[in-house]
Amino acid sequence: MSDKAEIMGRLKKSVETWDVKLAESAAKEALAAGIAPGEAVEKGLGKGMETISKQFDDAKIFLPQVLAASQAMEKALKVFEPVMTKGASAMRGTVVIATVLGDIHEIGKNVVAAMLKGAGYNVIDLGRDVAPEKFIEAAKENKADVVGASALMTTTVVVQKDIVDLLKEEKVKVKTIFGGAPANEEWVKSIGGDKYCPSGAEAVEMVNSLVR
Ligand code: B12
Repeated sequence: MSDKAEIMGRLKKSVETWDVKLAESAAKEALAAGIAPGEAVEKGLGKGMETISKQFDDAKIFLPQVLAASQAMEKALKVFEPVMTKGASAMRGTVVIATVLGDIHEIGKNVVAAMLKGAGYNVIDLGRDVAPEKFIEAAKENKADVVGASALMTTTVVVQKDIVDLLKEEKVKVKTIFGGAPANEEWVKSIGGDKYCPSGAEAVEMVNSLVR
């Protein structure tokens, strides 16, 4: 059996080299080796995406390569998802989650959704490019405990504020949690949100604290 560090290395490399086949096989290897999917995502695939982000920032690679890297990551996530979401028994609460209007980045949101499902939450995933009104509608309809919104761009992070404002306007009593690269604790505080979450690793514990 392969060593854990080697498998993590292969997961990272699969994203860095946008190798969809390697992503799938390394993900299967990780499961066979008993590596927790959350750890494989954060410390394997996620590290690969960090390299991609850096290379993109430095103009060493361009959008097609970022897209290809995303496809590798998504392939591996498909392998992990059934395991991450299995065992959802006693429902701990309902979370409405989506990526905000104007923003199509969904990998991070998908990771968080899978982790929450795995932790026993009823997750209503509205997808990406979702208007504030849709978040509010879904929160009301499903009597959600928490609304979570992801925004990956400085141009779309402002929509997180629109969500808080609309929830207040419509008097929907629900906790809010926000994430994505341009968000931070200060921002979430300034818009009147409840929690800022920097990574999937912390998402479950943070949502637990909100529904407690
Ligand atoms: C992959 C990627 C893409 C992929 C997305 C594929 C997909 N299916 O999602 C593709 C190639 C499609 C893409 C497109 C674009 N992208 Co892009 N992309 C990225 C990149 C490199 C990585 C994002 C990612 O998936 N990371 C991996 C995941 C696992 O991490 P994450 O998203 O941060 O999520 C974690 C945490 O943040 C947290 N979290 C996130 N959301 C939430 C929500 C909740 C509720 C909680 C609890 C936690 C949480 O938990 C997650 C799991 O750990 C980023 C760089 C970066 N630094 O983020 C640029 C980046 C976000 N993109 C950028 C841009 C500009 C674009 C485009 C506009 C490019 C273009 N010219 O067309 C388009 C977007 C069009 C649109 N309208 O949305 C810029 C944004 C700049 C800005 N204005 O702020 C970035 C920062 C790159 C850069 N440095 O310029 N992109």
